[in-house]
Amino acid sequence: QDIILIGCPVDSGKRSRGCLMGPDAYRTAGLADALADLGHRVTDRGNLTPAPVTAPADALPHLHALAETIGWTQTLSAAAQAAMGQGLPIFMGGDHSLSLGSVAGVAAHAHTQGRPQFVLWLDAHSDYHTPHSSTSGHLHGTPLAYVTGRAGFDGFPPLTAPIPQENICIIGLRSVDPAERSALQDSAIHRHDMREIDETGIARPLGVFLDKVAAAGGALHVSLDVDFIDPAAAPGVVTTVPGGATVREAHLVMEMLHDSALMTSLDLVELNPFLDDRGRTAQLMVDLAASALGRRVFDRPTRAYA
Ligand code: DIR
Ligand code: MN
Ligand code: MN
Ligand code: MN
Repeated sequence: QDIILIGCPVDSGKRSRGCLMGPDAYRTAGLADALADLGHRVTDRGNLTPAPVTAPADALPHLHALAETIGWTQTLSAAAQAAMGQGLPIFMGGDHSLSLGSVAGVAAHAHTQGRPQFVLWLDAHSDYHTPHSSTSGHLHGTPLAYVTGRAGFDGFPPLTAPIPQENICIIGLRSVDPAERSALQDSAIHRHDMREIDETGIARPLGVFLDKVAAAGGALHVSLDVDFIDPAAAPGVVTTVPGGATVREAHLVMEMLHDSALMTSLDLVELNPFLDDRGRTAQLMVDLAASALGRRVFDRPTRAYA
């Protein structure tokens, strides 16, 4: 498979700094070699820079770094659309606000192919705020609202292909703000909190979703937030939330993604190398990406799970 590494040093989605070092941490941890060792052709396109943008004059004052995030969204949406015709892009973040652009871009490409776009969101948080409902003003908490076409994203590029709510599945939830909670409960987004994972295991909700993607012949974007994983195993992130996925649960998700052969694009987001412990979070993210792209102990047949 052709794999395109795209460095996205996005650091505008929240006030704490450090995610801009993420792409170089993934390079240092050997992402390209890990994927090449699995037989893939890997190209590293280097790092992108945000388009120069000025924020709308009537912008909501509580939003942090709005203009910069709009600029990244323009750049990333165009880069994602272009890359989808050439291989499987991996967006090396960067904070989660990069997904406003990466997901909008891959969905626009799928739309031109007449193919439905699906999204698997692996995160402690639902990232379903609009700029109006966000209390922090941190735009890394908004990408799922943007890509599903919720109102309030003034100044952002208009969406060419909003993603239907029912094509989105969030797994790992344990920190959902009140405004997001009521909007999610009123939506058709598939949402699986850690309690459900405790009760049913992680393979069941994922398998049901993968079967839906396969039945629809869809493209599948996977967005992996470091804080999906328990902070004991993945400390290199600012928004640690106890009670996350174990290392084995995270690898099982990635291995099932590989066996399904459905994943068409991948975000690695929220790694903050400034907060990491001897590179172990960067290394874990590289190992998870490798599992998603074919690293395994023994072969397994491709299968349906539901
Ligand atoms: C939090 C976002 N709900 C907020 N937190 C996130 O600030 O709106 N952390 N996305 O990763
Ligand atoms: Mn997130
Ligand atoms: Mn998160
Ligand atoms: Mn579901």
